[in-house]
Formats: sequence, C-alpha cells, structure tokens
Amino acid sequence: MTIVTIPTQPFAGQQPGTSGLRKKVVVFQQPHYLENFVQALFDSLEGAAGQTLVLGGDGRFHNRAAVQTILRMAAAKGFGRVLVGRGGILSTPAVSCVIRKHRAYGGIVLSASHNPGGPEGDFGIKYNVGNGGPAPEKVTEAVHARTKELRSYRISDAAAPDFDRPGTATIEQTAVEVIDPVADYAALMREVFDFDAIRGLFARGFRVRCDAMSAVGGPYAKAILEGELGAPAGTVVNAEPLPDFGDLHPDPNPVNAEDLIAHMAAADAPDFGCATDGDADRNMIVGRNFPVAPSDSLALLAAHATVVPRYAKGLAGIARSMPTSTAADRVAQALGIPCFETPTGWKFFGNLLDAGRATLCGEESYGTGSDHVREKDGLWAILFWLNILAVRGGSVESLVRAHWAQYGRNYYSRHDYEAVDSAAANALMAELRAQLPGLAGQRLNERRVALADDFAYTDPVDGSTASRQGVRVIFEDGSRIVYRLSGTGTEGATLRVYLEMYEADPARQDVPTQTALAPLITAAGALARIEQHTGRATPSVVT
Ligand code: G16
Repeated sequence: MTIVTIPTQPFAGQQPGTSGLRKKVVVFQQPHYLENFVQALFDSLEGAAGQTLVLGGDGRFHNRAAVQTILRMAAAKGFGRVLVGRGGILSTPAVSCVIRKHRAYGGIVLSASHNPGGPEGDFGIKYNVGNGGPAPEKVTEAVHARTKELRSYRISDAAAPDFDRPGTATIEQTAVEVIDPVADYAALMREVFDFDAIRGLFARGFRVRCDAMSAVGGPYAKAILEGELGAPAGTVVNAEPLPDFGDLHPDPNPVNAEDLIAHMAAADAPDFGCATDGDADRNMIVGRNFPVAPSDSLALLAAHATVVPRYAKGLAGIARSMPTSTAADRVAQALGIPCFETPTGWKFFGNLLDAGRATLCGEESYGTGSDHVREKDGLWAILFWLNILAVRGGSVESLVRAHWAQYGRNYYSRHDYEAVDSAAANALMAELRAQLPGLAGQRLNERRVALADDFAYTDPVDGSTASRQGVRVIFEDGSRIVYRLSGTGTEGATLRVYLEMYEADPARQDVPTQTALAPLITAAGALARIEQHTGRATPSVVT
C-alpha cells in the first residue's frame, strides 16, 4: 500500500455556495473532480495530521463512491482516525453531533440537501469545522482559491475498507472506525428533551405522521419516535434512505411534501404531521389541515422554550436569517433578549452560538436549530414541537393561533423563480440595486418605503463582514420585500422573493396568505420588473 500522487488540472467553478459545493451528479462523476475539491480542502486544513475526521452523507446516488475516495485521500492526508457512518450514512445534524462529541478536527458531509438525487440529480460536499458547524467563509474561500491552482492530489492506492459493518480497519496509518449513524445523535436528543412527557403523549393515543421523504432522516426518526418514544410502527413513512429518494423531491415544504399535506387535510388526519429533507436538517410542521410557516415555528419554539429541559433556564438570544420573518423578533422583545439578523446560510449562526449569545436559530427555508449542535436539525425541531404539545396540550393550530393572538401574525411567503437565465437574473438584481438610493420615501402600491438597501452584515463576535446579501425594501408599516439569488441551485439562477406583512388584529389573521400579501406581491413584481427580466409571469414554487 502506497500513497500515490496523481497529476490533475484545475476545474472551473469549484466554489462552495450557501452550503458547500453542489453540482449535478454527472459533474461529480468526471475523473478527478471530487478528488480535486477534497485535495483543495485538505490543503487548506492546518494541523490535521493525526486528528479525527468524521465522514458520512445522506445516502444519495454517488454517496458510496465518494466515501471510498475520501477514505483513501484521508489516509494520504495522514488523519489519525476517520469516523464513518455505517453504510456511509450520517445526517447533517448527526455529523455535527459526532464532531462535537468526539472532539474531531472536522467532518465532511456528502449531500446536496433538499436538491433531487439519483443519477440525473444533484450531489454535494460540504466541510464542517471543529465546532461541528459549516466552515466559515474564510475557509470556503481558501478552498476555492486552492482549487484554481491544484496540479496533483494524493491518494492511497489501497482499496477503501468495508464501511457496511461496525468495527475498525486500517488504511495506511489511518484507523477507519465504522460507527452507528444514530447512536450519538439519539443520546443527545435524550439529554435535550423530556422523553417521558413525549412518551406520555403517544400513550394517550396522539397520532403522528412523519415523512422522511426516502432520505436520511428515516433511520433517525424510526429509532427515536418508534423505537424510544412508543409511537406505533408506521408512524414514520418513506423511512428508508434511497439513492434516488424514490423519485421524491426531499424538500419538506407544502409543494414537495404534498402527500403529507394531503394526509393532514383528510377527515381522519393524524394530530401532527412532519417531514425532513434529504440530509435531515430541515423540517416542516403541519397540524390538521394547518401547515406552519417556518418563521412562525421559530417564534413559537422560542416562546415555549422553557418547557424543554435543555432550555428550562431561558434563552440567551435568538438569531434568524435576514429574509426570515420578524415574528421571532417580537418574542425576543417580549422575553427581553436580543434577536440577531444574519445573512442566509447556517454558517453565519456559528459564532453567535459558540459565544453563547444565541440559543435558538432559524430560517424561512424550513431550518431550525439550537446550540445543541452547530447545524439546523429537522428531527430536533419535530421533538421540540412534540415536547411542547405534551406539556401544554392543545393542537398545532390552537398553539399557533394563540401565538398570533398574543404577538400578532406575520403573514409570510416566498416566491421562487427557478432555473432562470443567469444573465437575466443578474441584470434584475443590478437594476434593483441601482434603484436603491432613490427608493426611501416613495410609495409602492399604497405603502411608503422606509428603508431600501442591500443587506450587509458585520459578525458581532469576530467582526468579519459579508456584503450584497439581498436587497430589502422595508415599508413604514414594517412590511418587507426581499430579493436574493439562491446560492444552492445547480441550474441557471433561482430568484427568491420573500414577502412579509404584519397583522396585529386577531379578526384579520385568517385571510389566505397569498390574498393578504397580494398588494406586496404586485409591488414586488413591478419594482423588480420580474416578468420583463425573466420572461416568467408567475413563480415556479410558492411556499
Ligand atoms: C442551505 C443553507 C441555509 C439556506 C438554504 C437556502 O440549506 O444551509 O442556510 O437558508 O440553503 O439557501 P439559498 O436561498 O441560498 O438557496 P440546505 O438545507 O440546502 O443545506
């Protein structure tokens, strides 16, 4: 067994986006493509020799081939130990948990998250640092810079050890330890939540439908909900991770999880519906015929957090991404704690969590999490809701309506224009940015603009900055329109338009969301000239 040096050429475009490098599977299947990126990553890690690396993915097509390659390259890099999930499986929150628990140097997650899988679908790779969270921008930028100059990579010529059975093998000087993907994560959930209370809920006949969307959340949800908490067998559906996700689109929102929405609208609907995404870091919560907006979910979890043992003493602060609604800000204000507004991307929460300034974090894109790990966490959010319901009683809908009655309702929607021509999308954003200086004070469809800017962020912990993070137009009544281009798509550009309007009066909190937001939707289309730029009269996905 020797470590060999393979000559290679740089690939253009190996730039990590909002969450790692995501490309079509066929792009990753090109000879040397994955190897180049992994070598660029390894070259950017100082002091990794002899340390522990965590490795796993969401089981999508190409996962196993990538695990084999990375094990052989980790051996060449000289890692002391690689902890790999059995079968190459680890959810994103589980990777974060394992890194922290075993004090690993870092971890590699093989996932394109909620993007479709299979040979025609997407693949992805992201790196998490020693705190368990996504690599900060200074790391991802260094990796990208290195990809542009790479001329060779190093790999063991030995076959990768079997990772389908528990045990430890050696490749070169590196120990490869195959771990149970669920055990450490399940132990952490036991510490965070009141499992007895949730068991009591199930013992009282509370019915749950948890849709794992044939992705990696299945084994975790089955082990914890059915195995530990006493939910009946069959509570978790689509529970087996499949390389093509069974042709489902593992993006838990009312559009892609329409089967769950239909079950929750049926006459004999369960009490509680939930879904997780490709790598199980996202969640959707649905009551009987009542989908919960992710921004509302964050606010509600914050308002009830003290029923959960881990948060019994209260929260240090809340953090939300800029496009996420301001519902959580109202709870933070009532609790007398800070609410931080960060750019889109979980990596921006890391410093706030590490510094103990934020306890709960959330995003409009169906992501919620806390300081228990450094990733968003789908099953954690589901257990949080169950813990609240077990202690407070009532239904999902009654909890949300009581929340709105107390804090007001932030009507919220996101309109996505997917696979738009990139040049057209960039032109639209450039035109919007050019209008910003003159917008304040203008009326747009009955509302007066109070502030219009391109969101910039200075991290309050380390002073690092991020600019051009989305155009926001804020009106005098607090309503907002936000425009951004997605950083996770793999085809052309995706324009995201985020719409928010506040309604304090409970008598007016039951209007259909798109109706309530109609004037803002019209204003958003006109201001950005969306149809003229993109050729699209309507969005491709509305959530
Ligand atoms: C990732 C990031 C999230 C972000 C989401 C959408 O989630 O971790 O912070 O909100 O993408 O990003 P964008 O609007 O740029 O497409 P995931 O679940 O895809 O890893």
